[in-house]
Amino acid sequence: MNTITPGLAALPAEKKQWFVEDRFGMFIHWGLYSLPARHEWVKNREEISTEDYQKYFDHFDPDLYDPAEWAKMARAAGMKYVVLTTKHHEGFCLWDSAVTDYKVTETPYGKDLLGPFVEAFRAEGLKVGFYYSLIDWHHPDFPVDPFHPQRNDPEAARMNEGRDISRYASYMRDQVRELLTGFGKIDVIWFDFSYPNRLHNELPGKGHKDWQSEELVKLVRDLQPEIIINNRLDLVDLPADVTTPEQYVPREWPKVKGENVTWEACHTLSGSWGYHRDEDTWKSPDQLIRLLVDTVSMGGNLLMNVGPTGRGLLDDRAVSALDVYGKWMKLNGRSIYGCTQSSLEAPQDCRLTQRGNRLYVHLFSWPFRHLHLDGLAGKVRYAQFLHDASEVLIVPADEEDPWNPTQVKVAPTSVTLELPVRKPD
Ligand code: FUL
Repeated sequence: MNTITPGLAALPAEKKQWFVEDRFGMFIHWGLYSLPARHEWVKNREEISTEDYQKYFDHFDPDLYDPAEWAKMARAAGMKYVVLTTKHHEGFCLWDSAVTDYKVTETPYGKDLLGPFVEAFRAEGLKVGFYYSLIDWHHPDFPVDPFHPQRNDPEAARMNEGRDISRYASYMRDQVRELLTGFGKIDVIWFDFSYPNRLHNELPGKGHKDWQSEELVKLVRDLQPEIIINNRLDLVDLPADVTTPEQYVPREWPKVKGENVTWEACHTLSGSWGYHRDEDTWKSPDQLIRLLVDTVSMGGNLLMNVGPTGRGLLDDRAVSALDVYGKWMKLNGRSIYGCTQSSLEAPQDCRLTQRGNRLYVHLFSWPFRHLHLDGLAGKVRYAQFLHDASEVLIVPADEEDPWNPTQVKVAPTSVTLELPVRKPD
């Protein structure tokens, strides 16, 4: 188990305030894998050798890349921050790193992608985060371990000879230093991921145990003291700033050692993070909205992913999904930004989000005429729909059904709202 270097601690809550207020961010997975367009793990899944993967490097030329356009779309969707894969597991770098040639400036595109990206998103008022993969299937010192594309290569053992993970760890630090000194203030660093301890002993590359993650965190804290660091480093005892459940909706507020923690769920619009041309499990508009509401109703953030194409555009299906969010957030964003879990119990098929004494009730199904809110008797001053500010009538506590006078509609502890029979859009 790692011991914590004194002075390394999670950011205090007030430094993370912007993050829990903003609630909704855009994740972007972009790299060479956008060319095969078969998932960002394609090199691994199809066990493609470095030589065979080279063709994607040789053809990487996103001529239509316009980060200002992406930033506008993110903002219009109601997203307040962005996290971009500066380097994913394939090892390819989107900036002009001084410590490798496996970078965008050496491809036919020939220019840095990251500087213009940061500038464009900042210009739209979004906070900016960098994803950085701890796994690197290209680096010559990264072990050919059981998760490596070359794991079944008869030469794997020989390939491992002389590999030195500590050289790789120092390469990572060099790169992280570049990322955190060359692009101004960065708001989030999203590491992904070191393997659980129990696997280390099984790795043929040995030495893999040591990601030197603690030094990495120390470096990050020194360079950008206010940056938010996620929890995907192998530091069991080091408190992360944010916990990152992936591709599921937690049943309740995630905890570490029994305490509620700051959390951010990340999700894909379809079944892949990188652009996947033939993948077809795109979430419906309803699912997209519910995911966001569900997340905030449990006190979390949603980081929703898009995977741009090899030419640098967002796929039409992604654009439609962003549009769904944009339309909804324009009218209902007040129930998301700055909101969190309510201590009140939600009625059936509803979710509650709350900001101060403003309670937002999200109805996932439409009850007939009445919505009963338990525990709110005498506490609701006024109710309205968010989308059009139209009043929602509160049924007087003493109202009875004239045909069945024994049945008082309003329970003594609850508030009953009179809904239109037809559900507004
Ligand atoms: C995972 C990665 O392996 C996926 O490719 C993706 O980046 C996701 C956000 O994290 O662990």
